[in-house]
Amino acid sequence: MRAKALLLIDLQNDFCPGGSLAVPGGDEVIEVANRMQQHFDVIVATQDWHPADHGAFAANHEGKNPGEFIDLHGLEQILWPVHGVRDTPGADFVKELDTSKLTHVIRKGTDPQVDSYSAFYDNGHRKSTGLSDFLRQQGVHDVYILGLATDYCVKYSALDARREGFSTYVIEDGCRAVELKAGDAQAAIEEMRHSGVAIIHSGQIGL
Ligand code: VGL
Ligand code: ZN
Repeated sequence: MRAKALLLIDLQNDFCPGGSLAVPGGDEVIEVANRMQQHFDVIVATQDWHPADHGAFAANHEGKNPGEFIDLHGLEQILWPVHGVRDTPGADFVKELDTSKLTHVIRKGTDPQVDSYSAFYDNGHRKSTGLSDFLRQQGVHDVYILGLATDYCVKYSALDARREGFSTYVIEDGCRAVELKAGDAQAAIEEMRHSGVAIIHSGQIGL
């Protein structure tokens, strides 16, 4: 069978209003995530799961502030506020998210030396999370993605899903962007579209 998977990206307290890396309107996508689940065979959720000493945190580099760039073991790294620290409330799934039907949870960003926006690979594309193999084992050909944030973890997950050969769909109204710069969300959408990712609306699912 040609199974369909739903990827729920980083629906965690720290990325919602009140969190340490709050994405504007981030909480508004939870309702979409819950509503979409009934249409899928396989549902995978990711969690940003950083150790407190992660190299992507500005606080771990003396004199550096969030938004500045550094070289982190050979990769350009934008520095973030401390967020998604493993085993803290900020890293928990938002409590309104229905987690009862999750097939699988992927925890990423666990290596302090490299960031990991994508659900599939670290930012250096060196280490796999095992998600591609898992999806193939489940007979998945079509991957639908929503969550936080459009311009980081959603984008890199969608680009990798496409690169791994999955038919890839991003449910745009189920995503919100960090938008460090105005226009980042739209640029991310265009980049995904150019790479062969279909940008769709939740209303098109299950018709
Ligand atoms: C994310 C920045 C840092 C995301 C995670 O979930 O999009 N963005 N870590
Ligand atoms: Zn992170």
